[in-house]
Amino acid sequence: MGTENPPRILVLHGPNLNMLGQREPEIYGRTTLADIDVGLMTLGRELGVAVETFQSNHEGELVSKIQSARDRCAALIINAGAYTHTSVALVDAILAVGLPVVEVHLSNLYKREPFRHHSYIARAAVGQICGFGAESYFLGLRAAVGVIKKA
Ligand code: CA2
Repeated sequence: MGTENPPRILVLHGPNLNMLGQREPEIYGRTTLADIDVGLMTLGRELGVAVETFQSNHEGELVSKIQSARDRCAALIINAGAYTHTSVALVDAILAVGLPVVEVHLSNLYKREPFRHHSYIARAAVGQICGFGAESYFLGLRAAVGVIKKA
């Protein structure tokens, strides 16, 4: 992929992820969200894509951002936080835009409480990466670029 008009990938971070690195490091690690965003943009340049990131604690803002990606982006990467387990609105928005989605999580959902074992996002995603801490996002970006290249 060239550098002139690189495909754009939108990375969405859901509620409370703005607190990364500041609380519960035993679960979520010490890396901050700003560190992750910078790392994603750097890796994106290496892989020939433009990375845009967005965090919100509000479901409706996440829905609007997904809708805004329809004609601008080639793929989405989503860590919907707790909305993963509750939000029909987010999965509807993802299905409506029809873009390939890679679902990522810092923690291994399946080693945690049963209510985290179900993801509404999963049925609309190409695949899910969880349990690798901040690395889940970087693996997710590589996966999304692979999906774009294949399409
Ligand atoms: O493991 C993940 O990435 C999660 O999406 C994180 C969500 C959780 O509700 C999901 O079940 C799994 C929680 C994000 C909260 O992030 C915090 C970060 C630092 C301190 C407190 C919360």
